[in-house]
Amino acid sequence: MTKRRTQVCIIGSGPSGLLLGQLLNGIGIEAIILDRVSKDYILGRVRAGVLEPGTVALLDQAGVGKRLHSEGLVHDGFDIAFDGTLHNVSLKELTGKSVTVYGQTEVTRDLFDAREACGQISIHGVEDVRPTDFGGATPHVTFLKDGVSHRIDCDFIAGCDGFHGVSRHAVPDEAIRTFEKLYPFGWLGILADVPPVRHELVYANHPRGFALCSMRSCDRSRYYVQCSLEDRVESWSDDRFWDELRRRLPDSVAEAVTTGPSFEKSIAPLRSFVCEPMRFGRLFLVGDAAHIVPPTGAKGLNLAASDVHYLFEGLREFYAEGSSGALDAYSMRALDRVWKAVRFSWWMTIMLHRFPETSEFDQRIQEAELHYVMESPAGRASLAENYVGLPF
Ligand code: FAS
Ligand code: PHB
Repeated sequence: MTKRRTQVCIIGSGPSGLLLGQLLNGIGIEAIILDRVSKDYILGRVRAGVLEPGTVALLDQAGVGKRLHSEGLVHDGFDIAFDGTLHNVSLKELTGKSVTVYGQTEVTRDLFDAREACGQISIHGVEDVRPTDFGGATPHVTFLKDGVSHRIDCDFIAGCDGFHGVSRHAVPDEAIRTFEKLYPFGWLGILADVPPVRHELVYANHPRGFALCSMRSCDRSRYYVQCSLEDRVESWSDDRFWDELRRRLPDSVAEAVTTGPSFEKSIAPLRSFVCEPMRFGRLFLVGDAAHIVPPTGAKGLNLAASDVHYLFEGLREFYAEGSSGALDAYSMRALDRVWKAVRFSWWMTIMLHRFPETSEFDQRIQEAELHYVMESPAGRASLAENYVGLPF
């Protein structure tokens, strides 16, 4: 078994792990990142699309904002469509803030490029990763690489390994509580190199189901339709997708949709999940390793960013001042923002989707919610302040 030491061992090379590694590197704290898959595999995943201004600021702090500011699309609002009509939510007017559309794939690419430029150590293709003794005196991580066993001794372990990672599962059952809600539908999403139907996003509530018109650039569109959990990608031809999408949009929008061949098509289930706490001795859970939200509120990636912010502040204080106050507060601070975003994502999801078993009463309540939010300045303001992201 080979042995080495570092200050922070980061498990996971997604946005959480890479952003934490980049921020730590910026203040001279060494971190080694482990991932079970290759960099290309990670860059091949299509996920989030909307960045809150707080996330943009953190990426700037990490020194990876250049391409984001030149290629990202700044959006001052978005539309909600129901009853055949578009209702604009002006984020800029309601909050003074905007969001930026810039795909998670590009965020991850920028972080990979910055890490490689700094010569930081990342080890991909690892197996059997085990966070160990994080409650004791010798926190370390063991893993296999090409059949050889390795051990990394460290001061801290950052579990940035996503919902299906090992870090959360390394915690004894009696030390952790989990909360979960599964939704009775999924999102079928496509990517196509066609111009977006509108400059800003359109979230549609339609009797046939939810639809979302998004984009990655001025010539690459990202669309979603709500689908059943029994649906399979193979049963959705491009023609079927485009027809269904247009049926769920107001006529003026449907007529403007540019169709074309999709080059990515996938179905994602929707769930809400939170684990408490998020810190176990020298192990800190970050991002999807600790929580999952339905993508309706565009919060997943942005919550990962605020977790990273809180953990980075704690590690900076520990190494600079020898104090662990901010580290001790990590779980409480992160979970306070997580639960508020989980609530918002749940609320957006129940307001915009059609639930298969809904009662007529619940359907009327959903319609009343939509009308109230769109007609009430207070309702719009609440929607807007949550969408741009509550303060870190
Ligand atoms: P990630 O899951 O991105 O990264 C975890 C990393 O850990 C992966 O690279 C994985 O290979 C690695 N790993 C796992 N187990 C390991 C092990 N045992 N050893 C070593 N490495 C291991 N969010 C939005 O805001 N909007 C969206 O539209 C949206 N769409 C999504 C669609 C899908 C299908 C999914 C799954 C998520 C979506 N999300 C969306 C949420 C998503 O963007 C996450 O919030 C974001 O990827 C979180 O980043 P990480 O916490 O880094 O976790
Ligand atoms: C996306 O562009 O992938 C996207 C945008 C907003 C959401 C979810 C997904 O709420």
